[in-house]
Amino acid sequence: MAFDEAGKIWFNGKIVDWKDANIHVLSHVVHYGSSVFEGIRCYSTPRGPAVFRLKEHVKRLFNSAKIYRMDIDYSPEEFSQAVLDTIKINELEECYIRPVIFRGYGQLGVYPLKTPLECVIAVWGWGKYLGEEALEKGVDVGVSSWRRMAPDTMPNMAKAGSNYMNSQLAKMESIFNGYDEAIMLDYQGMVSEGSGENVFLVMDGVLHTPPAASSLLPGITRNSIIELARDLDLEIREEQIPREMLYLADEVFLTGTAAEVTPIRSIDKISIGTGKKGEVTEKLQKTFFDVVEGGVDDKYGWLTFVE
Ligand code: PPE
Repeated sequence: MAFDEAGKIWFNGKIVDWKDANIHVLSHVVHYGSSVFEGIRCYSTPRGPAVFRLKEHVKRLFNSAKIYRMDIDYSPEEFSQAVLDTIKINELEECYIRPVIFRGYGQLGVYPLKTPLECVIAVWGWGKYLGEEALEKGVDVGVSSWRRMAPDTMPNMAKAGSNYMNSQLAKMESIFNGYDEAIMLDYQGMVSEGSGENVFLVMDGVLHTPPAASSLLPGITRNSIIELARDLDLEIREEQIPREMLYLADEVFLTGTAAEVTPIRSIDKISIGTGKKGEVTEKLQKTFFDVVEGGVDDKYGWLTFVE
């Protein structure tokens, strides 16, 4: 992942140069992690750049803000337009979009409502999240010793910056243990999600994924895969998943804006299925890329064209 420092950033309604998009070290967010954010992708399509599920991402951003009592100065429509404007001004065909809303500079102290809310939209090229080969060959993951937050500790449905301290612990542990990524369990010991992805498994032709109550971020890619699977007449079960079911599954894969649809070839050094990308994963991955890259008709209305 490389930033293009010649780029422009949307900062509180103004377009500023990359180097001028700065905040003070005493900003509330620096001390207490008071931010909510999104990760969105814009794909190059035959009809020009298109943002995947913009409306749903903006909705989730506003929902995350609501949970933390953040009153955004813009409407979802204005914010969506700002995303499109930022892509346009940066003249990007394809990019990752990172809106972030945070509590800024004013005063410190845990009570946050006396600090101004700052809104930022940055865009840059972000290639394959888990490496170039990941989408074809799959990744090796380990079940983390770190659990996802219990429901009465931190709200997992908010995409809050502070939740990613938990993700960082799991991710670092997985890398130090020689894996590509971590899968975390929830407070009950049931499968939850990856450090930055949702998880699916295929067993006897049925697609399984943990429910929202398993302490996870309800991913927009996860929702898209469920929709696509339904259209492919696959049976889908959103039910709690015990850890060992991961080992016994025929196929396991991760979904996320950054990770897209990434097969898993081993978990805790146990080979999954054939150890290669499975048939169902292949079919869902292909269908997903056909839709996002505009290779097929956008019958779901998931693409917003930049122009
Ligand atoms: N769970 C977590 C914890 C998560 O961070 C993501 C996205 C998902 C599930 C999948 O959600 P969705 O993108 O709506 O399908 N992770 C974002 C941030 C990754 C990062 O490293 O930063 C992303 O994929 O953009």
